[in-house]
Amino acid sequence: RPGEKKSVALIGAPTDAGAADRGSSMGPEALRVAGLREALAARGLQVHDRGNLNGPGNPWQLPVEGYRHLTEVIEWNRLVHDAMYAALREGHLPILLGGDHCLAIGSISAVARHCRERGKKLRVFWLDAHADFNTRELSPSGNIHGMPVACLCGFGPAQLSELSGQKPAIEPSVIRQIGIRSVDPPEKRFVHEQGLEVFDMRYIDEVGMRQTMEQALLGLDEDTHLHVSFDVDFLDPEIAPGVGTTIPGGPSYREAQLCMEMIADTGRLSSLDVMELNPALDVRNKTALLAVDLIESLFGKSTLMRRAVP
Ligand code: B3U
Ligand code: MN
Ligand code: MN
Repeated sequence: RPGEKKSVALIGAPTDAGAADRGSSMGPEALRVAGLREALAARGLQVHDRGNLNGPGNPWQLPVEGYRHLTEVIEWNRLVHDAMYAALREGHLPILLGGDHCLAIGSISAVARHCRERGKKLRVFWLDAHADFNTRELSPSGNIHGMPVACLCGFGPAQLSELSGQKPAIEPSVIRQIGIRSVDPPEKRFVHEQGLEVFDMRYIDEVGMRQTMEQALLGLDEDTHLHVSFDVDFLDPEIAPGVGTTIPGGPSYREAQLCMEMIADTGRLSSLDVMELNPALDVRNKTALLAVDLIESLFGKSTLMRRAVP
């Protein structure tokens, strides 16, 4: 609707039930404290903070039959799916504030359901140090935050893989993974077998972030719903220490900015996850502040007016 402000809905999901470490449950509040609402409002967006979902606590138990905290993870993902789906139906651009990355199962299942109903194409950008493509059989840890991409592609327990109302929720071909630099050996084989399109750090080193993003964005059109699943451990730990699993050698501040800006330029961003921020491991909330800074760019903030670059 012309003249009307675009509206975003913030949905907090304070759990770390899928993670290896405690603390990402505090992510939503740290992002609010870092000024997420104000930053989005300054971009001209109408911000509806829906507060936090209220799910089960973290029982801190060992994996059972290959999954850690499966019951809790299923419950949280149901809540996330329902909240994201409702926000999409109401015409908002939903932003999921994690929470660990297992919640992307619920989030992207909602997006997939929405796209199916509206006849929209879907593209998922997975910004992460990890491929998150483990299964019960492949996972070294049983932590479900290492499995969301596999679950979404149909390789996981039914209650997670069928959340979108269809299995698989998404085809591997809709996914573009960027920044990857830690993949378990059996997981690596499975990534190749399923043909995931991965722009790993070596690729970014060789061709640069600009060409990486051009490749990853190929084929987007007016009918494409672009979902970004931003695992904060995508960033180099020197600039973003506040995550559970820091992996050295990630994108620099400048590379991350360019990545976000090139997504913004498409005008197709329609939903977002901000995941794995762990305030217990952060330094004076700097990782949350950096995430907010990058989200501003993702929503179109630029230093000066854009000028064409050949
Ligand atoms: N691949 C490992 C570690 C991991 C994946 N995602 C995160 N850590 N954050 C695993 O446990 O699956
Ligand atoms: Mn992840
Ligand atoms: Mn990760």
